[in-house]
Amino acid sequence: MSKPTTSSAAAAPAPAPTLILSQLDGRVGTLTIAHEDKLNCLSHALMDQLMAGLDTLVRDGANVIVLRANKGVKVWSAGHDINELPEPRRDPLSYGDPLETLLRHVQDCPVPVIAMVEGTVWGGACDLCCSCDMVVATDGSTFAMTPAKIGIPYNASGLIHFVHHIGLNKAKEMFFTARPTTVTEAWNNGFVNHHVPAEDLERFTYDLAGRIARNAPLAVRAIKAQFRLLTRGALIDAETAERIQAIRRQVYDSADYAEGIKAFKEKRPPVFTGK
Ligand code: YXS
Repeated sequence: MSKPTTSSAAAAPAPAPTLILSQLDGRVGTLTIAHEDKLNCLSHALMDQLMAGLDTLVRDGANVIVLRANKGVKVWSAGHDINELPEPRRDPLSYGDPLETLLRHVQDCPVPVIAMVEGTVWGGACDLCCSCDMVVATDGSTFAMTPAKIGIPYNASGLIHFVHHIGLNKAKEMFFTARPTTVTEAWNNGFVNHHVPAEDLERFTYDLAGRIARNAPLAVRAIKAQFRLLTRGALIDAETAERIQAIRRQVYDSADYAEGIKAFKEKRPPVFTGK
């Protein structure tokens, strides 16, 4: 008797893990970053789910969206997933890269997005907070911009975000030192709208969100759209834009950029040579 044939159909691919939880209460939406075992790193999959989550909540009638992590996290987000940074010699933050696409998606989201922060925030996740319309953080939160620690030249639109939010000198200090900024400094810098005790974070944030959700949605959307257009960064001519790209290319073509990523993966301090 012939042996039963096994189906040659390839096994269906496992469904992608859910990294972003979504909830809509009335007109207030919530997106929760839920990938703690990877310190809520901004992986491509997580960023795709975040963008889709924004679109779905807006489609379903949200007038405001709260972006948060699970209650009690030590690390709100460890920033871009370093394992997904492109291999050296390729711009890690070009216009079409997932992180830059996400940041524009948040800024272009028709309704206000409030970052509700507790714990530590790193690298691209700081820029994600910057791209939100408001930030409410607990008293113990910190924000660190670490590209210089890894050997990344950052990028023009990102640097402009920080200059707009905290001023030129404090933006320079944040980037040059890569030091975590305390929430009190961040509040004084204008980086966060409010800092509150951890036990008050949810109540305070959702009171703020509720107040926005009850206002005229078309007016709020039109005002957000105008803010977006009016703060698109400094006007620069074509030659300046090309010069910025040339400056950045020298960095991500460098041995230091490769060394920064390699050192992180090997869990050792980087040895930068300036080459
Ligand atoms: O050893 P395992 O496999 O468990 O993995 C470790 C870390 O390698 C991993 N991990 C990350 N993996 C990918 N991308 C990351 N950003 C990342 N951060 C951490 O998570 C596991 C636990 O990490 P560990 O042992 O260091 O935990 P910890 O509690 O001692 O320290 C938590 C942090 C967040 C202080 C520490 O992990 C850290 O400093 N992470 C790097 C934060 C950072 O510099 N992020 C910026 C990424 S680059 C980026 O966002 C932009 C491109 S830019 O640089 O331009 O801003």
